[in-house]
Amino acid sequence: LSSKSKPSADIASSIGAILQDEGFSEFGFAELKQPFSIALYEEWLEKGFHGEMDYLVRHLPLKKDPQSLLNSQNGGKARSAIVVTKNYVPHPEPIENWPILELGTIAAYARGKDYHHFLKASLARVIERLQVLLPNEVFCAYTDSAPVLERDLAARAGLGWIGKNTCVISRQKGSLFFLAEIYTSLDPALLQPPEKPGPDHCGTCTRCIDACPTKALVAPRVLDARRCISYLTIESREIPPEELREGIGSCFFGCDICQNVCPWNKKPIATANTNENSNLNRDDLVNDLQFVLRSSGRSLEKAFLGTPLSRAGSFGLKRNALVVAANLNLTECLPEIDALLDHERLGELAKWAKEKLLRHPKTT
Ligand code: B12
Ligand code: SF4
Ligand code: SF4
Repeated sequence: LSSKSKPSADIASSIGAILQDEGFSEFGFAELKQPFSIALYEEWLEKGFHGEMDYLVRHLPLKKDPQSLLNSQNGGKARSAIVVTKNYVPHPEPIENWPILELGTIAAYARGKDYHHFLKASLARVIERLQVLLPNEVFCAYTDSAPVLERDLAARAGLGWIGKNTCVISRQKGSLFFLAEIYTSLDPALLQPPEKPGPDHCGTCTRCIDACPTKALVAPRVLDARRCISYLTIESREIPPEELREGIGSCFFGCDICQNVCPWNKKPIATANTNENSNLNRDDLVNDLQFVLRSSGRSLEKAFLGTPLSRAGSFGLKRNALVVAANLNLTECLPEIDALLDHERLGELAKWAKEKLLRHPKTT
């Protein structure tokens, strides 16, 4: 049956059944229009809050005019989006027997296989089935890296509100989930999307803003990425400014602090029974950081292949290890730090780490 000969409620529920069957229990539909918050996005870029992430500037025209994205790629005109969430606590594709992922110093989303691969693969299966159901329509899946303002789109699709920590939060699921979407030529009237985003449930709470160790949440719903630990440990290709290094604390890759303190995540974290707040095992941590500090680029690439950690590259991982070793007083790492003192790009940070370790004697 073509979309024209099927009643809209049928189409929406048939799509829903396919999504559920492929493991997407939370989804919503949205009309593709200029995002509600595009002016906020432009203001954010003008203030330079994106730091080195120049691709966010290049994405502006396509984010502003979402219908043109599919058009620019395969000639189909997108009018609607099917937006899905995928919880990452517990991680849907964990990696067994990988000690570095047990440490609590790695953001929850990264403690498993790279979601860009497995989410796209699941959505490709969804699209195959949608294409059989609706052969005259066009579908294309995206997650994270495409020029899509995903949080705005998710709010538009009724999946949650934008919290003061800038994350999309659902009353039932909290915020510890990925977002992904299928752009489609389907007429939005057939999907009956909500008319406006749902209500905000942050109220007078400011826990996320107060808990951020580097004061990156400069106002409710405004994040200066240049101060955010997630940016400093994943996206940035630079050495973090000295005044932010201590705030990075034990975060080796990414940061969940503003989400872990959020009352809306209390239940999902408790239900998943994760080791979110467990104490770090010092010996394991020392071993892992020593491994990162002394390994060649090629060995690190091999060790983290297929995981989000590969995004930081050998330079980024060693940089992060230096900061964490210094912040946690891991004097056992001094020989590896010494070996990096003459490194062209890491030398200054290695010197800082060494001086900090020698100032603070080992405490445990
Ligand atoms: C760049 C980027 C980052 C940057 C900047 C983040 C930021 N807050 O701006 C850095 C590297 C810091 C980062 C960190 C993280 N990220 Co990130 N990131 C992105 C990316 C690629 C683009 C986001 C962007 O354009 N930022 C610029 C700001 C201005 O836009 P925005 O965050 O979308 O915010 C908009 C809304 O908040 C909106 N808004 C504000 N008020 C209101 C009110 C209403 C009513 C509406 C509708 C909208 C609205 O205005 C903003 C501008 O449009 C998206 C994927 C994508 N394609 O969208 C993932 C994405 C946002 N990241 C994600 C995740 C998981 C993370 C981390 C948790 C990873 C980690 N553990 O380290 C942290 C969380 C840090 C945080 N508090 O945001 C998820 C978020 C899922 C969710 N539940 O919200 C996304 C969607 C990736 C995905 N596909 O799953 N990220
Ligand atoms: S992710 Fe960490 S550093 Fe970034 S805003 Fe949240 S608490 Fe602050
Ligand atoms: S911690 Fe409080 S203010 Fe921050 S996102 Fe959660 S509910 Fe909103």
